[in-house]
Amino acid sequence: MSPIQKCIKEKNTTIKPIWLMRQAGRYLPEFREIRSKNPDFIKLCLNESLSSEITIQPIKRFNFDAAIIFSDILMLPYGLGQDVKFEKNFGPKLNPVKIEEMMKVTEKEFVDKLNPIYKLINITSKNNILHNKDLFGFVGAPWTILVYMINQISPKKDLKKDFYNDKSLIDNLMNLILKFLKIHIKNQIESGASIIQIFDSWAGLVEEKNLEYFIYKPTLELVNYVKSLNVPVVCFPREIRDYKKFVDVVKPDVVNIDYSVDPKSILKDIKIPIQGGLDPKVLLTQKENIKKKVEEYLNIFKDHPYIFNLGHGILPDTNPEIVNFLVKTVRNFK
Ligand code: 1CP
Repeated sequence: MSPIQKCIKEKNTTIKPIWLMRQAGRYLPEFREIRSKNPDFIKLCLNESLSSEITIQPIKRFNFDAAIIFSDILMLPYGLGQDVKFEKNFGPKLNPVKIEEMMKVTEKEFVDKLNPIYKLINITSKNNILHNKDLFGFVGAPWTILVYMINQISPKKDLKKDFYNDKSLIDNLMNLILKFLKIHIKNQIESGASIIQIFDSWAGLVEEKNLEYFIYKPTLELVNYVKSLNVPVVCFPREIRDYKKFVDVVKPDVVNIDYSVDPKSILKDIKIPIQGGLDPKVLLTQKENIKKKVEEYLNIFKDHPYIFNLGHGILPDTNPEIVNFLVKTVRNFK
């Protein structure tokens, strides 16, 4: 059994596996090299031989315990026919939702469009470099996907003023998103993903009174669906105010915490395996400080099943040499 599976299924506390969110990405020169020759990000995601190569780049360099497929949560709206573009220094731009057309998309049309992602998983999962390691498939949570589809750009600053205006559009979209997220998850697992992570990057934007509708209910349904396919599921409800309530209601196999969460208090509240937490900005500081901050997490979670990771994606300015140092620090900790 892989270290991550031991941690999750056997509640092993002696192994502290490590991988990093956004480990396949812009801080790696070998990624930037491929990226510079492939200006269309969606096309790159749909090139199974290049996306497989990018997926294993960080494993070659750092021998992490898991790879995460090089893809994007916005491949879901793309698969539903909503065009997505990524602009340099701006982020994603989506076309307006055409709900009537979208409701006519069939499972076959969707799967055909995203088929290179499933091929990428198939190729990568057979690569010997992943022996005794996991391959993460992933999706965006229904809420976060809804946010991008309606907002059409990142909600970094705020949601559009009229975001909540069209109730029937929201209802229809939530149902559609949930249906196709399940299809996307099923195909990833059948192609060889050994674990699924659900990224709810904008969970922190939901008001208390809306949590049931936008977060708890749909995420619980997805989590139960992944469990029914016998693969563990990690949830990352970033900046949700009450992680304990989330875990009690949604019951993922693992919860990833963000860096605003106090690790000591979460340890008291949460019984399931925990992943992540370290502020990615720590990796931009000196080695002594990094060691200190990393060991804080490892000490707090000494007797708890814990997968080392960050509290958000690794920053593009991170020095790969420092990532080596981070991995050594985690592996050498006693
Ligand atoms: O080179 C580039 O310009 C592309 C940058 C990039 C990369 C490397 C984007 C555009 N997506 C990705 C890959 C990606 N995205 C992965 C796989 C690689 C890995 O983790 O190693 C994953 C898991 C994601 C997930 C993702 N995409 C999330 C959830 C996690 C998070 O960061 O909160 C979100 C919100 C997205 C949308 C997205 N895609 C890309 C960007 C720049 C964004 C964020 C836009 C925003 O700020 O709103």
